[in-house]
Amino acid sequence: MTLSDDVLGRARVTDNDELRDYYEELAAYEAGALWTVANKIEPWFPQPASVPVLWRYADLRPLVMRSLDLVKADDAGRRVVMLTNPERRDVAAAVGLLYTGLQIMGPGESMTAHRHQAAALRFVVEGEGAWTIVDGQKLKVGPRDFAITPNWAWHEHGNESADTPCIWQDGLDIPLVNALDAGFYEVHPDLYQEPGKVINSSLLTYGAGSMRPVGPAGAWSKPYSPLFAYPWEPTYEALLDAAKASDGSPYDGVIMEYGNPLTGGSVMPTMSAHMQLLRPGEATQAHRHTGSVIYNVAKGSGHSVIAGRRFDWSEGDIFCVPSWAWHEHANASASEDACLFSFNDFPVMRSLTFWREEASTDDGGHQPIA
Ligand code: GTQ
Repeated sequence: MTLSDDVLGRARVTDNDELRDYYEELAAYEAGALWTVANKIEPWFPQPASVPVLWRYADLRPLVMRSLDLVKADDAGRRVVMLTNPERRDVAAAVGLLYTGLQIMGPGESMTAHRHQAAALRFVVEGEGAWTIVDGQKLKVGPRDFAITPNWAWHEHGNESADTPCIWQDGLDIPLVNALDAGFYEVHPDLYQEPGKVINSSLLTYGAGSMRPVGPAGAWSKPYSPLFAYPWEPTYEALLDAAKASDGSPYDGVIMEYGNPLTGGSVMPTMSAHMQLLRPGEATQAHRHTGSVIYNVAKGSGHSVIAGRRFDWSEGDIFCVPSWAWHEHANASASEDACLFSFNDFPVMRSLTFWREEASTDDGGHQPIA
């Protein structure tokens, strides 16, 4: 629906030669007349420059593999094929203010440590043997595992497999950090971290569902989750269990948020992540909300209708939903379930009070979701 700007309360000045001269004079002093841009800079509703895009893993995988021979990890810093939205290349965004890319690490490879203002997360697509050291803690991650690298945490990655590369999807809030002119970056003074002896120590300490540690480990005061790695098996099991007990969401099927086990909040202050299960044959209702989302098809195949366009997806494909775009998902199979991993900027939207959500109604209209 387009709302008319030719109404009292909107800018509706008709230009003439005198006004055009006036605008030129203002421009000479780095100034301008608000009414020439008012309706554009204060739209009735969000007007994202980002469009829905589907990146097929079958198209990208061979190109990601080729980068192994083309650049050394140490020269590239991170060997990543980034995914960019056509109108957001200038800020390296895949959608809105979110960045994503496919990072590949060859067998036996390891990279130097750094830290930056941007927060990062990983969703492993293929390969055994990947590891990352986050603030001195070594995490080992396998296919469909999710891990976080909170902002300003030292991190370095590697792959200890003898023969297979590892590919994971990176998600970062780089465009957000840059939009706010808040970017900082440091190379580790020793180039590499000295990891603690215990692998996946945060999983051992905080990974047992609702059991919370008492004592120093329970006194975690950082603004992000103390749990850095979320393995696939318990995640999938949690979805299957929830599906036995409830119908889930009409818009997302059975969906769960990766949580900070101490607060129940999002894993990091700027980005959150979900895993959702679409049961065999399930098709969701359409909704829209503020905030951008990037999906990775973790399991199965199906399609999503995003802003009126249909995108068919299968395992490993990545796609995005721009802010305020209508979207609905469907599992193509009558016998297999489908799982979508996704990450988003909802924590930013919520903390700034920008969150809004609407459902479509049977008569083609829409209504707010509380
Ligand atoms: O792993 O630190 O895809 O800093 C882009 C920027 C990954 C990382 C990316 C980064 C990283």
